[in-house]
Amino acid sequence: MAEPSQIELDVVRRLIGGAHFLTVLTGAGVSAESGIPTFRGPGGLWRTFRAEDLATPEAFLRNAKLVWEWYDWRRGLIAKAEPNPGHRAIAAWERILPGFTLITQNVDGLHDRAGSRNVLKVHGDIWEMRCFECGVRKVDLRAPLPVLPPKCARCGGLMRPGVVWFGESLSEDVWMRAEQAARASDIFLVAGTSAQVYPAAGLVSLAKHAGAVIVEVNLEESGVSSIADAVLRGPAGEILPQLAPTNKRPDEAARSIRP
Ligand code: BV8
Ligand code: ZN
Repeated sequence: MAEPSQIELDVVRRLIGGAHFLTVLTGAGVSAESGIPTFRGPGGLWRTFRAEDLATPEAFLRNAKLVWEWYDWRRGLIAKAEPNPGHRAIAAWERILPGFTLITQNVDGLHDRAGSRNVLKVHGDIWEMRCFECGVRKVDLRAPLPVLPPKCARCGGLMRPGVVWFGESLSEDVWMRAEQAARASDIFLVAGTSAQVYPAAGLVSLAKHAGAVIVEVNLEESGVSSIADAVLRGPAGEILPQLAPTNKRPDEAARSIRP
């Protein structure tokens, strides 16, 4: 896998530095360098488990304890993990750029811990849980949880993880804001996702049809590489920090490439 050239990085850096509205969509690959296994990669989460067995309401009703053991194990991994330079580069863009939206498929909360303020979590949040019976919601950061499956303090009902499972619809409000951002962006950067899961993956073509330039950062080919205008092959934790707008003038930036 050839790492991106300085020219490619500089072109994308300028695109981002000049963006009126940058939207970033991230997937599990952005957390991989924090030590969190991805879903479909080698050694990925779905390798050892089948999504159908665990990330569906039916699976939960069939065996809530097994599903919670999987989520408790993941929460334990995430609790020991730190945000990586890729998360931090994205958080810096939110502070620097005039228009910015971060949409993530990740449920790990590492973007928030890296300093991102407004994170559209289209698949929910592994640190949230809600009661299957009365709907009460809470954030519970304990890892491991003392009792599995956790019970509702209010009604004694079964608590479920605050994530969106397969076959479940996304939160309307979050989804509407994600679509709006995709439509409004002039640059849409998609990083660390295989783009297999819908409707999230559909945001890329939505942005493309609305006129955005699509930039992809991924270790390998994904479901959206064919519609990307620029593909930067490599680890997000190394590439994203290199895309931070430099305070160099374009001619200085050019000299740094061709001294
Ligand atoms: C919906 C939360 C409809 C839980 C997740 C049949 C029945 C039912 C539904 C469907 C069906 N067929 C299709 C569907 C739709 C389904 C779907 O898309 N299925 C896919 C598998 C075909 N979607 C849904 O069910 C969605 N809901 O459609 O509702 C509806 C409508 C109205 C009313 C009712 C219902 C809900 C989908 C949400 C599922 N929840 N997660 C949890 O996390 O436990 S999905 C799960 O996959 C995660 O959220 C994850 O984020 C997401 C996507 O995976 P990726 O993030 O892309 O991760 P992956 O491992 O795949 O790829 C990693 C990438 O990173 C790779 O490309 C790799 O190369 C790269 N990488 C690795 N390391 C690095 C790197 N890149 C850069 N740097 C590195 N270091
Ligand atoms: Zn309850």
